[in-house]
Amino acid sequence: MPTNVTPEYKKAEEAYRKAREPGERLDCLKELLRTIPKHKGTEHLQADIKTRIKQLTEELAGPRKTGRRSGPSHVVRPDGAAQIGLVGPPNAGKSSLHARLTGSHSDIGPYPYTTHLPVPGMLPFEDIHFQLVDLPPVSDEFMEPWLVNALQPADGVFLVVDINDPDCLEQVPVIIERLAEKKVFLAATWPGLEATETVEPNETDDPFRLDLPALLVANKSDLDPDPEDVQTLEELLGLRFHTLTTSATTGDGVDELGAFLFRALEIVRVYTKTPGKPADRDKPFTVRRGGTVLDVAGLVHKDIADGLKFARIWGTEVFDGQQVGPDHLVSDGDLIELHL
Ligand SMILES: Nc1nc2c(ncn2[C@@H]2O[C@H](COP(=O)(O)OP(=O)(O)OP(=O)(O)O)[C@@H](O)[C@H]2O)c(=O)[nH]1
Ligand SMILES: [Mg+2]
Repeated sequence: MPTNVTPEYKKAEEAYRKAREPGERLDCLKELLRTIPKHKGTEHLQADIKTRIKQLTEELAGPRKTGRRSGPSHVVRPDGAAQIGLVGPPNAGKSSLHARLTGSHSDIGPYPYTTHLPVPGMLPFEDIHFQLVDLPPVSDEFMEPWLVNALQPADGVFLVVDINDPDCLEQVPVIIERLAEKKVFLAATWPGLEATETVEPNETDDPFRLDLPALLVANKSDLDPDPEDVQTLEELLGLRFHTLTTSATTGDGVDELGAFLFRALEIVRVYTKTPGKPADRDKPFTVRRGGTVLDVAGLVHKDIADGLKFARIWGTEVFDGQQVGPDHLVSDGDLIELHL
């Protein structure tokens, strides 16, 4: 762990944690490498940064005709209100759920290891979308080496299991462990559902530690599982993951997934209008709770964020047309008019 890090390095680390776009993340990684104090105590971290730069550069370069790596990219650019990775043991029904929820044509097979590449899709919820990324399975036998990279931009995970398969009791801890080995930690708590301790990152933290809230999706409910099995599963796992029961075949329970994400991730929808023009009530911008007028302006356009002076706002927590500054916290359903 880096000791005596410089303010410059700290700034680079903060920027890396916030960066979402793969290209932006690559720039941040290079800045981390440039600013990290070069001494014995940081050797491991330096090596880790270099590996990540190399991997991401290759991913972004995409397919190559010659050279070591070829084939499609494994990086899915985040889109919609949040990105959720579908993780789970083979044959649990991840792709079936993905196809049902997003209308994708993700490959479905009655045998394990059907999915080999990440497949993006959009799950509609009210007037927004969540991006679901179907992924290959994780088991004690195999995990695609790029899988943890694919999870880097994610906001959370659906941990999909076949609730009728007693093996899932062993499979889930294996998955948790395999991901943890690669610094991806599945958390049982979601910001909108329970008080999550927000630990301020400090200089002893690993910048590559990724904590992702996970929802246990107990799939194949149509195969008539004993309701007690679901409970036993949770208890034996020793982790109280929030659980939803679904059937990708009949559609049972699948409608709850969007609503769950909306609440659990504290999504805030904000509608915008241009001064003197009618409001655009069709397509909201989304931020998370704690987001500001300035954050929304940044989503509209960087130049608008740069030139923002104030906003007029209509919503539940404000007077109609109230003038607020860029730091004003927005609430779900707010309409804002941005003034430059
Ligand atoms: N009865 C029932 N069968 C399901 C359900 N969901 C998926 N299946 C079946 O389970 C098998 C595996 O489904 P997939 O969606 O390919 O599973 P997967 O988790 O994506 O599998 P991998 O890509 O190998 O990890 C297929 O035969 C599906 O038709 C469900 O809710 N109920
Ligand atoms: Mg699959």
